[in-house]
Amino acid sequence: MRTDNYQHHDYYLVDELLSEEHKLIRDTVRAWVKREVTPIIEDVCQKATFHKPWIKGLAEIGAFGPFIPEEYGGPGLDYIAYGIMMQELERGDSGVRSTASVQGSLVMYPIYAFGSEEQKRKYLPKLAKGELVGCFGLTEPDYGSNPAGMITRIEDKGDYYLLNGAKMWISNAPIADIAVVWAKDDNGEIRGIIVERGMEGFSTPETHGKWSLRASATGELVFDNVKVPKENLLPNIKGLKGPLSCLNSARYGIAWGAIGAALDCYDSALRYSKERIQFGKPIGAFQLQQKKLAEMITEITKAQLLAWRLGVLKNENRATPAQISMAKRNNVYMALNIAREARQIHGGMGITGEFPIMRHMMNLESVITYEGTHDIHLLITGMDITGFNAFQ
Ligand code: TGC
Ligand code: FAD
Repeated sequence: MRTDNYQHHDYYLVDELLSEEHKLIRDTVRAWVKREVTPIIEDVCQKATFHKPWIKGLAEIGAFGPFIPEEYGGPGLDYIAYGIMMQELERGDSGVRSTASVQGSLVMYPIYAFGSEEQKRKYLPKLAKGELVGCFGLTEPDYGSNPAGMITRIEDKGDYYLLNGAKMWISNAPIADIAVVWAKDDNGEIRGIIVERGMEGFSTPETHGKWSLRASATGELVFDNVKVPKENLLPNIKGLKGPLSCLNSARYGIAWGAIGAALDCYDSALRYSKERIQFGKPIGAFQLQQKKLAEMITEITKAQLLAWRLGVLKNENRATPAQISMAKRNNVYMALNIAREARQIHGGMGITGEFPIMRHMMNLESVITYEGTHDIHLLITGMDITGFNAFQ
């Protein structure tokens, strides 16, 4: 069991930009992570098993759909509160944050934004309480960065839709009770549909052998002539902008979450640099180690300000998808670089589970790929500033 000695780092007094409620939320989530995640996370990752009790705990701290209004069972918080929660969860582990961000941004958000009143009442309160777990199926074996090409289909059979196809790399799939699935209809238009576990022909085989996000359950969604009731179609959205809108919310959360992973690596490296003696001095007294640490806190501070400003814009409904892409890309890359530098500061110890570094580093290798790869987000920025589409 690892002890969590994490201390607060706020070099630019960014806390002064937060409300008392934001700070209270941060302290609550941090305390939960210190109590429920850190002591067992290394073991959970070594075994690569999903720790089910976290579902109830995440629900209790309000981490499932924090922005969902109270009338549908959510806490109705703002987007900065959501970001802070994701930051604190990812300080614990990216896989724990993934579980929460999929449930909130990729399952609750589309049902809230595009669902019928009946769908909202049926699913949202149970998802908020963790009584149901959801997953989001967009990526297919042959269509990752280019989801517009998807081949999963729903056919209108009069009384029901017939769903055929497969999704791959789906977080929460093996433990999910419901899946929000994106598929093309008879007109070739992308639609969202809610598939429930137990429907005949629907299976969720687990993806094994990951070296990354080992605390998160990943799997496939396989649809073999699944009859889905008509009332499960999300009525209020058509086209790729449906799933991409959900990604805006999740990518925003990741922009904050990555800061948590970076802070945990920095915190550990700073402490180690003061304790580890070589050549008769703490290694933190050597200029080369100071350069690494000084650059880490500089990059973290820049990322904190980017995330906070994006949160303000998101609260005002002014954050553009391209601004979200910039923050997701920058902050994840920042965190991955910090993990790599922190690993070096820890020397050989950095590869062991006694420190959180290697685990964060391996997790971040997924985070830099999912929700749009590092390259895709650069191309989104490129297109936004030049007006030229360099995707195809
Ligand atoms: P394009 O022609 O540009 O756009 C199609 C329609 O969508 C609109 N749009 C957006 N709407 C809302 N938010 C966004 N971010 C949007 N981006 C585009 C666009 O205006 C258009 O609308 P309309 O009305 O004209 O139809 O689409 P494209 O096919 O050229 O693709 C653009 C591209 C490459 C940027 C997009 O496909 C993309 O982002 N690809 C990356 C795929 C991706 O991020 N997949 C993520 C899967 S989910 C996941 O990874 C979960 S991990 C969760 C975890 O564990 O935490
Ligand atoms: P590809 O699209 O094949 O890309 C391979 C490489 O080519 C990348 O470097 C990419 O940047 C580059 N590339 C692609 N197109 C271009 C281009 N036009 N120009 C330049 N370079 C390009 N998906 C879901 O739907 N739901 C989930 O819950 C989910 N969870 C995930 C969990 C994990 C652990 C992982 C690893 C992935 C998850 N994904 C999920 C899938 C994820 O979103 C995709 O892996 C990601 O979008 C990239 O797709 P791909 O893996 O098919 O890579």
